[in-house]
This record gives sequence, structure tokens and C-alpha cells, in this order.
Amino acid sequence: MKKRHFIIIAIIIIIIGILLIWLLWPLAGASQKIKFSVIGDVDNDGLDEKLVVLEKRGYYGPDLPFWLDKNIDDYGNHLFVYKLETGEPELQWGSSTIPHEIFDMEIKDVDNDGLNDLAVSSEIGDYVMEWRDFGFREK
Ligand SMILES: [Ca+2]
Ligand SMILES: [Ca+2]
Repeated sequence: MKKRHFIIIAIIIIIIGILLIWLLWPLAGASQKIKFSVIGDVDNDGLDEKLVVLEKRGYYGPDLPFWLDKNIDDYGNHLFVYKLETGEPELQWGSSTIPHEIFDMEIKDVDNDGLNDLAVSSEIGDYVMEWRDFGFREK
């Protein structure tokens, strides 16, 4: 009798385990998620852009740098800048992996020089970036 109970309990545990794997499998494949976005004229051309911070698995996209055979499979933050003037957001620029977590960003003129900057709050502290030709530089 006890052996029979043990077998029934083992079968129930196996069925629950299979159900959990089946239910959670789609989550295991989720390799990226949008953390937040902000809108403003970050490149100071008079038109707003949408900046999106993405949490993503893998340091690079499908095209790897020549010195790597395979992608680095860690989670990291990526920043993308989209133009908004055509209705559909159009990718203007995207970063490779940012080696620290970004908590918040704000597009504003931090140093009162008449040009917008990107004020970033992150796990390594607050810092200010500015748009230069094609990409951001720390101020
Ligand atoms: Ca702009
Ligand atoms: Ca400024």
C-alpha cells in the first residue's frame, strides 16, 4: 500500500513538473525587453527623437565583431534612438552593450548652453552625455 502511494505521488510530481516546464518555456525564450523610453530633441535638430533602453541577452546582433566566434550571452542594456518624423519610428542609432544598468534618462539642457543633453541615472551614478555627429559622448 505504501509503495502504491509513493508511485502515485511520484507520477503527480512528474505531471506537475511537465506542466510547469510547458507553461514557463515561452518565458525562457524571452531574450529582450524594453525597460523604458523617453522622447525629446536629443540631437538638437529641432525634431524630437524617441530613446529606448532595452534589456537584451547578447552583446551584439547577428553580425559579430571579427575577433569573436560567438556572441557574449549576458544580459545588458542597449540604447536605441529612433527618428519620429515619418510616423513609424525609424532607427537612427543603436549602442552596443552598455556595461552598467541604466535606471532613468532625461533629455534637457543640463549645462545651460542652449543645447539639450542626455542626463543618465545608472548603477554607476549619474552622468551627462551629448550627441556628437553620430553617437553620444560623455560631457
Ligand atoms: Ca532631434
Ligand atoms: Ca546643454
